[in-house]
Amino acid sequence: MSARLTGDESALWKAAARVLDANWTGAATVPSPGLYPHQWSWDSVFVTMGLARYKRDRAERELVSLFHGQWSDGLLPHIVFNTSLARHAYFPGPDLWETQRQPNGTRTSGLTHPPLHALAALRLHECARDAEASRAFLAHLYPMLVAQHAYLARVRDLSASGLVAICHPWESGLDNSPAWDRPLGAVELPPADYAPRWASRNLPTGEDYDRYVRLVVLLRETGYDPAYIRDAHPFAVEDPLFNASYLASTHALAELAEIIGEDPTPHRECASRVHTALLDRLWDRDTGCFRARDLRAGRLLPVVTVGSFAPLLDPELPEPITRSLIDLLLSARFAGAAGYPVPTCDIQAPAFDRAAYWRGPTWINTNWLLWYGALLHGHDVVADLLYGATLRLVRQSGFREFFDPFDGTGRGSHDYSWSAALVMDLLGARRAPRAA
Ligand code: 2M8
Repeated sequence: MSARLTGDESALWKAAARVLDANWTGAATVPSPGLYPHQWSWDSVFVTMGLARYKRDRAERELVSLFHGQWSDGLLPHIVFNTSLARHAYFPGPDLWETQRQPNGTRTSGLTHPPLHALAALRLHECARDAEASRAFLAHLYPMLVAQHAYLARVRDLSASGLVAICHPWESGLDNSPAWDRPLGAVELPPADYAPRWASRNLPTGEDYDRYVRLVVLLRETGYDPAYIRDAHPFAVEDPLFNASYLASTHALAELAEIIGEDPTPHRECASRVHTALLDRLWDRDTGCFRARDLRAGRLLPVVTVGSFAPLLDPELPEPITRSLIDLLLSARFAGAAGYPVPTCDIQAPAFDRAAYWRGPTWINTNWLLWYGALLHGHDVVADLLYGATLRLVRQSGFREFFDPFDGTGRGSHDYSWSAALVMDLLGARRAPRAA
């Protein structure tokens, strides 16, 4: 791979590879050994994108390790815990979730994450040198991916529209995005105090954190019961990013089915339903973008975030809507006024914060998703802009967790896995789209 890169790109590739090697535990890649020492679901998706071009065997093991934590009802947990670590290595650790009833003794969280896994599996296959061995791996993974999607359709389609709902901000991956302020603020807190006193980093504000934990306790106390989630759980949101991920992966599942000789029809039918519901329920003509729908309050949420552009992952998005998204993306509310785009929240929103976690900073994974979506719709100039902006960030500040959108200052953890992995994917895709 590196032979095809320029000197500077080759150095970047090697530096990224060092990060992934250092964060490999022998079974999976942790996002950051100090801050996030377990396996996270969508982190592993992004890591797979990079490993596909670097160490294919590890990419396969990454996914196998993650799916080892899959519940018998198909839920793919957002964290698979490494139980050999100290209990206080991370909060909320295994004890909060009480998920030890799950088969095979794996300890996991009881939430899920944006379902980009089938898309990652397809990309892994597209990078394969040995198509036969790759097909065999896909045949092994396919039933687990189908079960993951079936869980979402069965338990999370709360509006019976085809869209699926998240029942915790952590399920969005954009944890404390201002988009969730309203529904989270509506969660009633008992007098008890949940947040840990020994947190090793700056967590979101105390009350928000108490509400995060409260939502977990409610789910846990009802045994993660689908009827409770449908009828009573206070946080239920149809998120454009989660649903666009679901839709992209449903298309990928149809392709995977064809590759391994299974029937793609159910996946095509599902994709068509999700596509229609995305437009019917989350497209907002007035703001010219997609917005999350709060199912408990019965309305669209006001804050426009980077997730509002995620339906670019829908290959069938109508051209006028794509155009509108691109216009807003390039405007002074997002990329147009940020030297280091793309900020994760509308710069003009009162809640925008250039330094706070998912409330404004630029992240490599959301840039990557928009880059992928722009390419899908033939917006090569926009894709190039995102490609250049992303590499500029890591060249200047390293593989940090997130970045100041105005001056590129790196924030959060150092040597963060998905920042490294997705840069490898970008470099590989640019130089050798089908190589491994
Ligand atoms: C962050 O989420 C965890 C909870 O799952 C946390 O705040 O402790 C988010 O950035 C999430 O998107 C990411 O997957 C996780 C691990 O990198 O960290």
